Amino acid sequence: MKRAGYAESSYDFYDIDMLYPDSYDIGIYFSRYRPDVVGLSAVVSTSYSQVKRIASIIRDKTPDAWIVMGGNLAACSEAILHHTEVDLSVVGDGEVAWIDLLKYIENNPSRKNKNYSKLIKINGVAFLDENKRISLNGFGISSPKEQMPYPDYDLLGKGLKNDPNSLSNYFRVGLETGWFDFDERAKDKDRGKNIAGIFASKGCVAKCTFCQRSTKGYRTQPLEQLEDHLIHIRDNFDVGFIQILDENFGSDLKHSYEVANILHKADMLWMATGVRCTSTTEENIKYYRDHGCSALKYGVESGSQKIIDIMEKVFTVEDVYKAINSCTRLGVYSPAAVMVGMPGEDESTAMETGKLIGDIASRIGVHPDIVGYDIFYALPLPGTPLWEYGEQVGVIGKETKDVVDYLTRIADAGVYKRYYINLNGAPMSEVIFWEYIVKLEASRVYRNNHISSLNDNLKEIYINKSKVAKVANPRYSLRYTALKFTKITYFVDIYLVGSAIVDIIPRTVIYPIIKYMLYFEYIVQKMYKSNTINNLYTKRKKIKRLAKGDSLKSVKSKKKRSLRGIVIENRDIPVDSVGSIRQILKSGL
Ligand code: B12
Ligand code: SF4
Repeated sequence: MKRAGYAESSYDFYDIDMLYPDSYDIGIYFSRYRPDVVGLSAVVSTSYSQVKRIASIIRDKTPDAWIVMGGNLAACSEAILHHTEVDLSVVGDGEVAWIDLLKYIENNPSRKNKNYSKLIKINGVAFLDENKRISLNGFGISSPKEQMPYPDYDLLGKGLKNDPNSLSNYFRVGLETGWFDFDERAKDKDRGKNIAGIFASKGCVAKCTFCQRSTKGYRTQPLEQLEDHLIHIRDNFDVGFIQILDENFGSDLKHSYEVANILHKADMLWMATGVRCTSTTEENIKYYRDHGCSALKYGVESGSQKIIDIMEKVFTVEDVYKAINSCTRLGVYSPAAVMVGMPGEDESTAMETGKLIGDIASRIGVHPDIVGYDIFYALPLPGTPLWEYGEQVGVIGKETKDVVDYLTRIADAGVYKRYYINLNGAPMSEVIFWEYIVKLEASRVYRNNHISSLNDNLKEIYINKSKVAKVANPRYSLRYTALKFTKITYFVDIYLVGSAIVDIIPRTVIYPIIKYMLYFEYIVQKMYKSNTINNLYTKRKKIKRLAKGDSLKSVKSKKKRSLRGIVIENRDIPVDSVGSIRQILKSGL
């Protein structure tokens, strides 16, 4: 807004995300400030309930204010516009659309009397027309690359109202994040203690079928201001660590090297948490390490090529091995996170994922439990082929009230097992077991591999770190507080996963025993009312399984092996403009 010429006194920022005010305080703020236009940012699609609640408070306190919502949740604009107090939503990039909207509102101040022919000229703005039908003129236009900003902590500070000290909440202590434990440089006496986030690029070169794409292509951030920004946060906020928040760091090699050079020059240690394994060679990783990089987190997702193709990751399992083993060799921390539960997942594909984890641990030279890894369950978010597949198999309804129902179910949810919505069709006994197949298989593969560590130094660090963690909390990394009755899970985690005895018992004997122990627990868990708020325990529609076993292998076309291809084949042709807009929102960019 500053760039567009708006005086600072004409706008305010209220950081609800950071302050966590209750509904009463939010009401007080809006009664006092009385804005004409409010912009709500729904960056994650899991924010429906918050958007609904906050928009209704704003409507109550300032009935004439325009409420505009942007962010990934805008993929469900039709439902938002019909079922919340939001007047307009911005789909895709927002910087240009927001300024265009403000200009429109200056000339057409009444929200009750919209000038539809003017509104439709603004790209990316969704609204309900005079017949209460959704209107949208494509996705928001991206702002020019040279205008991509760095975080403005003065503005962020303004958002903290009576609590300016909580600006420190923007900066966690770097060493407490766990990302820098493997890098001796993290302990340098002169290093600032805090970590801050920066973006070095926007967008992605890929379009994975579970990932919402609402910005076109891949753009790198201009770097002229980066050094000054780093010096500013180093000197003013004691920052010595940087997290690169990109979805996809490293796809433009020249640019990424420049970023590394600047970070290094400012004496920052850094890590990037969104990297494609095809974006880095061993030489690149070495360069990054020598220029302050401590950790790179790749989107690994699966050890099964079938699932990787369904996800349309556009890489091979071999690429994953290469990238992570290079990190191991070079001492760059690269924790693995995998995802189970996509359509097409079955026990054999989950087993392949377990093998991947076991192999990675073997190359480090310590047991997978010591290496640590995350297992997520796929969550269908709007604007993805996974969501559209959910619609096609009838788990997600097509009408706005069904969408609201669904958004409420995933409100505040994460990619964790208890939130899983079964689009796969597998029986629940199998669904809950996938996580354990990965764990059991990882351990078994590790024990059967007789290969040496790629980096003894890293191996030692892992061992020492796990000793410290175990002393601090013997049940470390295991959390059982979210659900009632987790005794069997606890038993399996503590006594069976990783047990040398379990690892030598034939799979055909031990796996069914563990599977049905866990299934028994699941049935008991379902009896607790408090558990049933989680999707995993709600009643589900029976659906057919997609491509069990190897049946997709015979499909020659890569596109048709991807969930996108499958979804496109089953798509209905839209019959009217509402149908076309729904399709645009579902397909993303
Ligand atoms: C910060 C972040 C978080 C923070 C969110 C903090 C917050 N409350 O805002 C935290 C850590 C909490 C988080 C959590 C999750 N996240 Co997150 N996160 C991000 C991250 C790294 C940056 C988002 C950001 O701040 N962007 C900066 C803004 C300015 O840019 P933008 O998001 O592109 O917004 C543009 C438009 O959307 C629009 N816009 C946005 N707001 C507004 C408002 C108005 C008024 C207007 C007009 C326009 C507008 O204009 C912006 C500029 O063009 C992105 C990855 C990335 N690099 O984008 C993932 C990302 C948003 N997260 C993602 C995911 C999957 C998750 C989780 C579900 C993962 C999990 N572990 O379970 C959880 C959600 C958990 C939950 N319970 O809700 C996905 C998106 C998923 C989705 N569609 O919801 C992303 C894209 C990463 C990815 N590729 O997978 N995340
Ligand atoms: S999951 Fe990662 S690699 Fe795939 S499209 Fe999303 S950001 Fe890109």
